[in-house]
Amino acid sequence: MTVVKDVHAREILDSRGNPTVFTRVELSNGAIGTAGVPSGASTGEREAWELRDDDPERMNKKGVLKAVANVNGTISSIVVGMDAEDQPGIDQAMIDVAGENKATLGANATLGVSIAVASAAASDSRVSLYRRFGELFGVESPTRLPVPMFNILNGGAHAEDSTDFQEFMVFPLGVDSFEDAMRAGVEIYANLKSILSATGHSTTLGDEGGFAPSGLDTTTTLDLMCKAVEKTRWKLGEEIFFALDVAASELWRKEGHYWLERTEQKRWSSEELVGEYKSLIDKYPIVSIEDGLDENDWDGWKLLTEEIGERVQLVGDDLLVTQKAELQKALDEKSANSILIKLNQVGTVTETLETMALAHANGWGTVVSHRSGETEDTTIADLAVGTGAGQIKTGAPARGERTAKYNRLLIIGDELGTEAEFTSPIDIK
Ligand code: 2PG
Ligand code: MG
Repeated sequence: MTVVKDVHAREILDSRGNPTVFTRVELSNGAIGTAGVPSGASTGEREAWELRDDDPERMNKKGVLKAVANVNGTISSIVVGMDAEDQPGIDQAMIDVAGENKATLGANATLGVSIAVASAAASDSRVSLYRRFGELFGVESPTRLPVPMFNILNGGAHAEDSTDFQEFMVFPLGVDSFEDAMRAGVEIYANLKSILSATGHSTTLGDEGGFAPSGLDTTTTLDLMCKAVEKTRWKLGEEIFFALDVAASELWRKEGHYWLERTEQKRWSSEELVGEYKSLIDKYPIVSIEDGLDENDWDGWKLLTEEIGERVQLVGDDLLVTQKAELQKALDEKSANSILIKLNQVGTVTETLETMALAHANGWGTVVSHRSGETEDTTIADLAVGTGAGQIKTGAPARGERTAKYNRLLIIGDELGTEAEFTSPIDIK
């Protein structure tokens, strides 16, 4: 049996220049696994707790030295000596002491250890991490590469003064291979840049590598995206589709309405927003809408799902926070039909896989996702392949912390060779 010999964390920086946790796990035979923990900006209320120092004298209150100390102290003393193959056992031992929603230890402390253990176990068995995830998920030989959602225009909490909706994504569902998907993403991204320039808009980038011009409303943005696709060889509505992440929890006001502050200054009810989505999907090839409504607007979600759930993928992110209990509630209430998967919303690999298994068992789609604050860590690429999730969103095809994941998928594609599968997770009607 190979046991965990050493667990060590330190503070590093994420892509926004905020501190985050880096963790290294070494096994008794010398195998090593590492992890860099990501961090969100538009976080869901029910996410597992990200522990920050809150010290006004240091790192703008965002230091993670407490989380680091929890890894090097409490967690290390529990995990050292445990069987590295026993991922569920190690995760459970951390969950047992992590407190309600991991608020005592911090999900940033537990997640780093959890991923680093999986990665060390993979290295111990001399297999790629996606194969280890496959083993843990019950997929004997994972071969499915995910279709990427490229976030080419950033708004909301990821870009000051850009669109009200947070993410405008290109979703190349109808191309033949992951390589072609990358090529399409790159070509469309470059075209959008020239179109924005030519029309007098800024081409500065937001947190996820997409452009972040000011003053664009939803339909103008989508029109520009259509033009960017039309300048390529790829066919809009056959090969290339669009996906949105509205991140509507950020638009919800406690007075009881949605407020699109930057461009459409007016109060929207849930019904009106649902109506807006209906007209958008009639006009544009939008096949997926994430967080179309607020995380507590369960009645709205039900209506949204009744009205357009047959036609588009409705992805719950803030609504479901990668947690089984929330997913079960949505299944019972028939709200949403797909789930976003972010490891740090729940805080361990095992719990993430359990949520994905529940989604798959109910025929729901799963979209593996980055956070807006990322590191060079590429675990999510392996997670998407290992579980056969079929979809991944990890930003624009630009900026190192985003391309690291796409590049990893290209490399996994080489490893899979002719075994690699690339199929649409969504019925294109
Ligand atoms: C989202 C994510 C990632 P954040 O809302 O889906 O795109 O953003 O990490 O800021 O929550
Ligand atoms: Mg989201």
